[in-house]
Amino acid sequence: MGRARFITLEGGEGVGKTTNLEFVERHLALRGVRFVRTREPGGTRLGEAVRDWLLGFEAVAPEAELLLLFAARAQHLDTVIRPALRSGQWVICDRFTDASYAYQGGGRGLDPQPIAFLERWIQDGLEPDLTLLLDAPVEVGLERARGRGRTDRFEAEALPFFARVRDAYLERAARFPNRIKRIDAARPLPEVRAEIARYLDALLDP
Ligand code: Z5A
Repeated sequence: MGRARFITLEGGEGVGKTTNLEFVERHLALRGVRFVRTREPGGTRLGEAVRDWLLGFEAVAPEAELLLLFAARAQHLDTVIRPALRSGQWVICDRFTDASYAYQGGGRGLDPQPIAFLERWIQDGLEPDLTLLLDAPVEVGLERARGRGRTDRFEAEALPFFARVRDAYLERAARFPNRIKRIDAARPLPEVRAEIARYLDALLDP
């Protein structure tokens, strides 16, 4: 099976990350893969505290938001992601640095250069092996997300914010086609899952 792999799931609100993460877990478990499932922001006590702050409704400056996310990411890499990979366990992570480019860069309009600097510094060359980008028109995702009846600080943003987030994700996918696989998440779930399974199988049996 080779070395442990690092898989991330990305996309705008309500595209189905959580739903499809469960599918990824089942698929890997059936193939006998040992893995850790985690998320960003989150995955550690510090990360969960940052998550509470950022998803809450207190105003946070965009720069502070970016720095908090990378502070949480540093802790996450140090105490969860790198140790798991070193011990031979795969890591499946709900969002990672592509989300910082999409939300803080695209959505909030921050310069991508400081993001790239933080990425180089904190990750020191560690990149996901595979990023599944679940992509759907903004209206489709928002309708699904809002159907769940709860809203956080990001979900309360206006439509143009989510359009910028989506554009930034698509730009990243065009720039890193070997790593980031765009999946049309507006399709019925069985079709989305069949495509995800193909990408996972390609990692398992290169
Ligand atoms: N954030 C950031 O700004 N910068 C960063 O660097 C990082 C994060 C790492 C928290 O993320 C916030 O953090 C996020 C960006 C910011 N913004 N927000 N909000 P999150 O991942 O926790 O939040 P989220 O995007 O809202 O994820 P979610 O709420 O869990 O949504 P989801 O996982 O994409 O969707 P879901 O719950 O799986 O599906 C939604 C509904 O649609 C559900 O009823 C499903 O049954 C249904 N569904 C899913 N797929 C389908 C299909 N194919 N057909 C029909 N129905 C479907």
